[in-house]
Amino acid sequence: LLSPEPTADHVFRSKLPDIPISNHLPLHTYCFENLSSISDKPCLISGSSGKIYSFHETHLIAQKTAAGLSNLGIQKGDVIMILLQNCAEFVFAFMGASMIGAVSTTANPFYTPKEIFKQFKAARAKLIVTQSQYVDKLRDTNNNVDDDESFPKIGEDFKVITIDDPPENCLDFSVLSEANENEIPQVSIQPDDPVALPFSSGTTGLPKGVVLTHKSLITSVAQQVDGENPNLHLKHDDVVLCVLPLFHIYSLNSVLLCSLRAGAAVLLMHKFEIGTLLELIQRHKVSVAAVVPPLVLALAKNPVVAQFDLSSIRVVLSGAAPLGKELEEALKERIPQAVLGQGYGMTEAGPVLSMCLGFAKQPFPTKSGSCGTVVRNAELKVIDPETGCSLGHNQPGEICIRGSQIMKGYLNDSAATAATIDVEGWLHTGDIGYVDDDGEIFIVDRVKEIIKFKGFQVPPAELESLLVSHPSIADAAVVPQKDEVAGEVPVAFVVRSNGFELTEEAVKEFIAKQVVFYKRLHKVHFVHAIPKSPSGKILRKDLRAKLATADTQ
Ligand code: 4UV
Repeated sequence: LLSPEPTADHVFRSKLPDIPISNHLPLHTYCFENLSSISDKPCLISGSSGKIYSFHETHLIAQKTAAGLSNLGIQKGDVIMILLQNCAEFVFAFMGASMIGAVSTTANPFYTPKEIFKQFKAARAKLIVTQSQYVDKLRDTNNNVDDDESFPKIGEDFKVITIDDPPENCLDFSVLSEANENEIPQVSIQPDDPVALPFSSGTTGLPKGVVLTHKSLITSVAQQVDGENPNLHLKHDDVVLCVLPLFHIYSLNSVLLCSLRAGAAVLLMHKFEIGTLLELIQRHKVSVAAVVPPLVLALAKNPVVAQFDLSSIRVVLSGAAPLGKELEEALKERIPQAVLGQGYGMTEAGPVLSMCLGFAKQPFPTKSGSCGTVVRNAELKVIDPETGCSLGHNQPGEICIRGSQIMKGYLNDSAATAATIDVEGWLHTGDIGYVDDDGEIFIVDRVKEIIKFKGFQVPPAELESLLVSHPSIADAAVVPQKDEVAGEVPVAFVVRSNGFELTEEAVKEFIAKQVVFYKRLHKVHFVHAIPKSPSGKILRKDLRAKLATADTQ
């Protein structure tokens, strides 16, 4: 019997032509490629101190940091952990590590000791750059980390560098930033060598290290800001707002790396506070604002916004979570001169899959609610989640992406890698969306487990494994519930062990002390059983549907 001819995939491409991309270079060489022409221009602006680092200074301090890391024994392929809020030292450490072929794993400083330790251990980090106030978390030996394991000893087993007064056994950042830049070791960096190691749970399970190479990050940055008609047109006189955390790939890539490459200044804010944010936008004449939907909400609705001059803003890029149409319209009224559009990213995808073409140098008309058009030099397809067949225009299915920008794979996890990137090189996102007749992408749902609280990842599997470690809990499932401010919040369904009393407050408290604030449970529903498929998979859709109808008993 003859099997039917395989039908060709329906592949979506950018409206912009492909361009040559210098992804044979090391990332830092690529980012600072135009240094000579912009050397004296502002590169990093510290929002809190007002200190400005020119491109020349930024490059020089990064080089010194590279030499300093090397002096401390960091070699090519070694991993350092950057545990910082946004600050200039973040940039120096990241670029410095790149210059010696080392890899940065970035983590949220608000993580609990347990969360930090898990990432530190999985990444096999040799050194942590942080702030003195977080060092106690790295000394935590009293069971806040795994029962049988705790952090090795600071100064003996790993080094800690602080950007402010170093506590006992820690080193001052000046050992890096004041090293001799002529002592950078000669290393040969290959395009496929890793440079960044953010953690993400992807479509299922626990957080995993996402191996991003020099080639993947250069490709992603080039897809955004390179070419005669860049998709995200950043200019030399732009001031780009960096309030989203650099430890997340969105800000690291689309704000920092894109601005370095394009020669735009980056305004660093170490935390979000609406008054300070507005004041800084006004003072530094911010022209490009990268935001997440909750920030759009604040800008659109907070009355204090009216007291500030936001006329300098020409581009607002929202990403990391769905942006409602009403919210988009409300912000347009507040900042009428700006082009407002979305980017769609996923850590594993390098991260940008699509970007609003209204941001291009020669912009295209775009529609409200769209996540943009697939980036250039990449292929996107939409597949039927059941059959795997590719779908045409306007038909929702799972979004898949292919190109040199996607991750090399998950760190030491070939099974998870194979489950995410298929043999033809397509990365499966777990997002459901469609491409309309004009090539614009609309995301309508998610088939993966992940919950997004204000754009932050909350992996249900992590909370479920904590819940079932409680002696009075027999089984548990965690799913997202819609929330006006955060987008989604995690709620739990819990089966008590026979004969045990357990209150909702006790469960919430048990989780709250083990996780960062945005992973806390907002509600606990006690049930008799967790609905599961014959193969034992939690039927998350059923639980989400239960929440939607408020029928939780
Ligand atoms: O892995 P992650 O936390 O990654 C991100 C990255 C977002 C970026 C990155 C660069 C940009 O320039 C930019 O605009 C956005 O969030 O989470 C990935 C998942 O977040 C959801 C979707 O479910 C992804 O698989 N997500 C990200 N962006 C959007 C979104 C969006 N615009 N609309 C809806 N969902």
